Amino acid sequence: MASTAETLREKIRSRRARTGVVGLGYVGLPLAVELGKAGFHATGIDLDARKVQAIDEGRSYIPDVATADVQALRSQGRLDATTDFAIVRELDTINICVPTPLRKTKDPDMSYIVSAVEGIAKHLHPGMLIVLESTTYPGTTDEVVQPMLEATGLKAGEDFFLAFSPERVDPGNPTFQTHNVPKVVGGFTPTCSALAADLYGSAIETIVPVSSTRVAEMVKLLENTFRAVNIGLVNELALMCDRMNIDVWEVVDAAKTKPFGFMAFYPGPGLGGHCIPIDPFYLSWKAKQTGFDPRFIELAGHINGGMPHYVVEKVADALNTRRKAINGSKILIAGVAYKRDIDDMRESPALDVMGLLLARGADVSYADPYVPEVHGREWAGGYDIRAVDLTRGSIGQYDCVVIITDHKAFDYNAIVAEAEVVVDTRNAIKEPHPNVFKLGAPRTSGAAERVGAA
Ligand code: SAJ
Repeated sequence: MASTAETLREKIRSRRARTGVVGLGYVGLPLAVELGKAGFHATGIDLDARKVQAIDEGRSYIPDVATADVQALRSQGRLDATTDFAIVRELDTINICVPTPLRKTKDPDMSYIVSAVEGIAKHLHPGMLIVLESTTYPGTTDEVVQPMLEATGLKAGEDFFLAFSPERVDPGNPTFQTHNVPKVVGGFTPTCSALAADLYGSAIETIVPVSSTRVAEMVKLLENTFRAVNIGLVNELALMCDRMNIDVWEVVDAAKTKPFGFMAFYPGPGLGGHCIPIDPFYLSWKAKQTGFDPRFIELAGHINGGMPHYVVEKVADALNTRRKAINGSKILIAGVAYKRDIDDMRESPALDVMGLLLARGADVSYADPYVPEVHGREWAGGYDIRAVDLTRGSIGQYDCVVIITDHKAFDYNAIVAEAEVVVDTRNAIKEPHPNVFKLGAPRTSGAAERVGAA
């Protein structure tokens, strides 16, 4: 009689395996759609009934997932969704793609993973493959997920199979999507690795097996800590360049010409998103438990976290050249999403800048074609604020425009032509203008001061 593993392997290869994805966000929905496209019947499990309803109606709510794809899979009976974990009884594989935020104390918030695993454990049956994708500290799969699932009496690596495979979704990336980004896979046992590689290999072009779940967990943390630390480095360089009358943007662009051994990162108003500002602290939290002091991560967090304050000082300086104070000035924030051309606002530094300006007495407005409203609970102002249009003829009413997110849709010529002063934190305005004050770059000529003195 075929072993449990061989039976599951055959189900995966024949596409008869019923696949499930817990968490239908910007990671889970694209994965469910790729599994459906690969020929599996994919079932999403999400607590948010609106997401389930959207899938039922054949509608995508994730910009990187085409509604046409959802519709097609729905009509082929290859995609459905539910809020009820009881469906796990009918599933052969499950990928867990739930958030891993930080608590206010910068400690990992494992509640989403624990809740998902509890839901699965209730209906776990022999022959299942469970893969955790959520970014988390090394040891989570072995120390948290495995014991919770083995509490059912089933044994990992024998009765069910367990692996970790980090998500590598870059929202809005036009080139790299779920199917063509190499997928790292680390199993609890070699058989677990092989089964996870079979599942992903059916939908993703390149699979990268590693020797354990901990290696796979650490790979992801290296990837994102690498970004956070290098962004912190270039942000610190911007603060130096500001004092040394050097244009940091010109420096980075010239350094980028080095054909080897260098990778360009750019300064900005701070670190946004649900990954880069957060994931490194999962690693530092775990490292501290071994008595190790992860200084790079903490220092990068300090520098990146301080950038919104630096932006506000830049606004104060710019207004000062017009003999104005932040207090009482009308200030427009151009862009609140955490990076260009997307609608996600999580951890966006724009929210910090808005709160800091409001606290200093500014009349704060924002424009963002992707974000129609910021709710009171999302920023220090505590009240709902709706986006205003940033159109030619409407910009002169503001004392200062602060470019926080360089959406391609903004009319930068109109901003330069009409704004009293502009603080550009993204090098969105390439040419020097007397009314444009760039993060990490010297003021143009001295014209700005003279205008103020007139
Ligand atoms: N940022 C800078 N300077 C830079 C690059 C980024 O200030 O040179 C800022 C961005 O404005 C943003 C934040 O850092 O606020 C994060 O940007 P990001 O480009 O790292 O994008 P994320 O967080 O949406 O997605 C990243 C992925 N991005 C890239 O690889 C380009 C990838 O690292 C992960 O797949 C993903 O996090 C994740 O889910 O972990």
